[in-house]
Amino acid sequence: MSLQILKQIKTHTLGHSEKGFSLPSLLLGSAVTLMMVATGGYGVARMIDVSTTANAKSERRVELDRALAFFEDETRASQSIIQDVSAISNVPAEFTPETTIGVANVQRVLMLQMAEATEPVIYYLADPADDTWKGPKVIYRWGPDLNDAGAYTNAANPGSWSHQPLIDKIEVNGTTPTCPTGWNGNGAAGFYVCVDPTGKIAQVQQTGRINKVLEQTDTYATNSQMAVRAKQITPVAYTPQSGATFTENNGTIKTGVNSTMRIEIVGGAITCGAGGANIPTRADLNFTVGNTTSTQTVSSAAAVHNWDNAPAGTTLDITGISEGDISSGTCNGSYTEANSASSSPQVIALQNGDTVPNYVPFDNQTSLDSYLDSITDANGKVSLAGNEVVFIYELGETDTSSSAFDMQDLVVRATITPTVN
Ligand SMILES: [Ca+2]
Repeated sequence: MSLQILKQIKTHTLGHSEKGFSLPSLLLGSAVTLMMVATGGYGVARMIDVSTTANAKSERRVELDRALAFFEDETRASQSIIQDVSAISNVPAEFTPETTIGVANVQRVLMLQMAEATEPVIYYLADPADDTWKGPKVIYRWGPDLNDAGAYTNAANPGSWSHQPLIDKIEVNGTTPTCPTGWNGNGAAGFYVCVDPTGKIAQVQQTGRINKVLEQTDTYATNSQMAVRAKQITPVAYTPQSGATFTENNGTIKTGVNSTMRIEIVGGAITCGAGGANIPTRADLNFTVGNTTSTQTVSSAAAVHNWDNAPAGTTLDITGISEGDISSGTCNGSYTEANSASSSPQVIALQNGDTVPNYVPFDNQTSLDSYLDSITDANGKVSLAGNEVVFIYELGETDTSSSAFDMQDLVVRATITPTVN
């Protein structure tokens, strides 16, 4: 189990504590303020405000992203996510933040059942316990302590678990996100979690407050999808025969000996905008022997292409294509493609041990995690035989920061088996 990030909570909590100012800096500060007021310096103050806000925003982004990574790490290692955290029967008797650390207005948001713990780990919102942490709200974690190796030290003894602030300055205003149909939502505008009906996937939204000089406040929001991965994957046995070689480099597969090649479309989801028509996709398989390239096409999920007698030295790269030849709408006639051998960010080749990248699927489509569920281990890494490669494609959006850029428009698995005797 990897809980490296959790170790940070022992020594470093996200957010800011108030630090005192020295007398010289206070004097300097008041002199600057006086000067600004004396010269009617609204423009100067405005410039300082813009600069301060930009710095605060980038700082907030780092803090909120680290908090998300923290939730993700512990969620991945959990057995399940409790769906209805407001149900009284789910609350452990040992969970008493009001009396233990003196916080008020406790609201449970995310509860994780761990395999090694008798009670669930609880992430909750509360008012700051003291002046060290800033409001409006603070996200706290109640759970087992961790040793330097990132392992729980007191998992079986919830009476000894700690309450620790994870991040402060969490917003209270705003609307809560809408969960997908059938999911359970818990929390408030600043920290909200949707849990799927199986208790295996959570969507997390955090909104942090940014305090500004001139105007009152601004906010910065982050969201992520995380999946439970506490499961055992049985690696597929593959022992290359003597002399059998197989490589994947920069998206191109190359065989050293005669081989069979099996290429399967695992799945994919792409529509013309939210709620729009499904856009068909296909994979063009470019086999090159010597100077000659031949292209074979596979389309639709579970479709398989076999080439049983690929000669030694054959290379294979795969182009994912979305075919916008649907009957009508803005996507009609729009084609997008990404070739595995190119440097495009729209295609990634995954081999054994690679980490599955984290993308929230567009418009509640099936997630990349779900497509790769059967081959993803508890640490979020793919478990593949040494002769396998999985290619994932984004075939609708080129802007990597767009919510539509979800890298699961097409998922292709290639298995290359040498046939030497
Ligand atoms: Ca998609």
